[in-house]
Amino acid sequence: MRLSPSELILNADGSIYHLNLLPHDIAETIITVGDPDRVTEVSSHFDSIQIKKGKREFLTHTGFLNGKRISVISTGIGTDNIDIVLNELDALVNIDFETRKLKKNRIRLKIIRIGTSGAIQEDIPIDSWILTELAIGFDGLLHFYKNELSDFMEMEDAFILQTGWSPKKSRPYVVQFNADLAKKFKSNRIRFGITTTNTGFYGPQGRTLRLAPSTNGFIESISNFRYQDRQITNLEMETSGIYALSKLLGHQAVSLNCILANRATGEFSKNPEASVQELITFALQKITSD
Ligand code: R1P
Repeated sequence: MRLSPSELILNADGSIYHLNLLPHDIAETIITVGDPDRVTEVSSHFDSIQIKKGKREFLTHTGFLNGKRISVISTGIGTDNIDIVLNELDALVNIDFETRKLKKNRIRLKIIRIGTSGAIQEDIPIDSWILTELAIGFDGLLHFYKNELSDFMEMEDAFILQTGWSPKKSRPYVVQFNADLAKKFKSNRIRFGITTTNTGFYGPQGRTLRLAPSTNGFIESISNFRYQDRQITNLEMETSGIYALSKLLGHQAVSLNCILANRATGEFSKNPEASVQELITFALQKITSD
């Protein structure tokens, strides 16, 4: 099937609509970060940079580190942006922009998120790192795609029951990391965890500035959730979307989270920039270690 100009939107130079990239602009190993400034922090470690392109919040640098070609791209905040980034990255490698048809041989990208996050358990130290083994999405993105991702339905039901999740909100969905890619990041610095992804930073994560959230004790209720002796470790805003769309599109994904806040103790990192820098250095060393 030939994709029409309204479905596969290309710019005048043939680049994909939002990311502003041509197919050869990206590597098969892709680091995603939320903040466009973090793209420069990551690529400052590269031995050489070939491509620097951007549009809106989506900035991409592609270069080489220790002989490995790597792209780093900023997604901005939220799974609404993840929908754009994952679909357009996939289109760049798996759709022929000339014929507007799917290519016969599929490319499988390796996607590594280097993000920041808040812990919800008291024993998780500030500036520590969590690799998301399971993501629980409150964002609903997965529900817009035809899917048979039902491996964790029992856990989803247990979550709804234990937390009294309101049926007015979308059904939480659980998706897993890519275990093969995750092996690369094993280290005594890394804790494997369960991450929840939500649609906002304030009300959706139980923060009250002036507006009261619809549910009292949200953080406490999700931190008390237990499934097969496991508990939720942290909150952020992209991982469930990255895992869900990577799984549906056949890409491999892992999410690394630098814990800057602890919602149970009320603490925040004293040096968030240094903390994120350390995670970037660790991730790049692991990515280039084959
Ligand atoms: C909120 O401040 C943002 O920070 C976290 C959240 O997921 C959200 O995107 O991640 P990044 O630092 O990667 O953006």
